[in-house]
Amino acid sequence: MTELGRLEDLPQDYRDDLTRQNLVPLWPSLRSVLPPKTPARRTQPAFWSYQALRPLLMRAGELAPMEKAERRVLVLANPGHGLEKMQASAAMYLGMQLLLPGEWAPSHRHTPNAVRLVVEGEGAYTTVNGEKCPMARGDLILTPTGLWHEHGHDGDAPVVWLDVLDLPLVYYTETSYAIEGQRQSVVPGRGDEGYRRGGVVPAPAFERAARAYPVVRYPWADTRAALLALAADRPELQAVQVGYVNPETGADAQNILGFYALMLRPGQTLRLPVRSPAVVFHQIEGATGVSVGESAFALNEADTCCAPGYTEVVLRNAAADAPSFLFLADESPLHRKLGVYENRG
Ligand code: GTQ
Repeated sequence: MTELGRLEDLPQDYRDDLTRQNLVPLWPSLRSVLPPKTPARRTQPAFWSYQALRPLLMRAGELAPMEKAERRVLVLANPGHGLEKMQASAAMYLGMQLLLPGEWAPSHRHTPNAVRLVVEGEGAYTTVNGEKCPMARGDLILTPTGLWHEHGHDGDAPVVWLDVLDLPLVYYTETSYAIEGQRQSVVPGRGDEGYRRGGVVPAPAFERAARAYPVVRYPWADTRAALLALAADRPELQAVQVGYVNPETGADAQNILGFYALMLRPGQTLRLPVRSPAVVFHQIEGATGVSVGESAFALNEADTCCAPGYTEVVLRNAAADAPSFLFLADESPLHRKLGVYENRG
């Protein structure tokens, strides 16, 4: 690849003239915006220990009352992007949110899509467009773009969940904003129960639901059972993995980020394909050794890590006698829609 001219090679008066006209020569920057064969990535392999962050989150419970926080969240920021950018990857934002007994996080809706993966505690719930979604460990709750959501807590111990948003992308595209709302009245009977059994969907009087997001709560008990059933049904299968989908369409549950649950069999080592999207791993149950390129992380329960795209990831179940269950979030739906998705095997 031929070396191109540098900015310093240009006469200063010419560079000044360009600047005055808001012009920039491409050739000194061409190789950095179009690097050979593999993209430049700010996203670094990064790890967040739940044991280390939990006391800091509980301290936030004392330091930041809900009236002053609205959402009491510590953001899991990837140092490769600069912490102030609050990004885990190019398109993904991660936050650990704390709600204490009796607290209330007021209703709002916004353009970024969010999901919550419940990490600890019982008795909290998120109300999504009038649907009350109880939160239990491992449950996935969607709050897609434009839907009202608020969080409440009737239990007696702190509840913590992991927020995954496509905020960095939506912010970058200058489309991120929120609207504050009134406390929602809960509408009974709009629940997800009619979708609980695979292969059938509600079709009253032959008409299928027109709602864009027919399901907003995916209980961990069901997902876990699906993984165990898949593992038993397909003993030869390496990647025991399910994807969270919209059951009306079979498409990804949300537009921009993809969500999956993965089970490692006892003692299993699994090499993931090298693909374009960055991936986030969160340990729901068990323990996993995660190698991301040259980095290695030991994930215990409630720990989280992140891998940049175009990077080899190997997962190793740290237990020889129990499965490991992981929640994954990635940028696949976005890459597919943009036409840049790659799987290099
Ligand atoms: O719970 O609605 O972590 O609006 C960031 C922005 C959580 C939420 C976040 C949000 C929320």
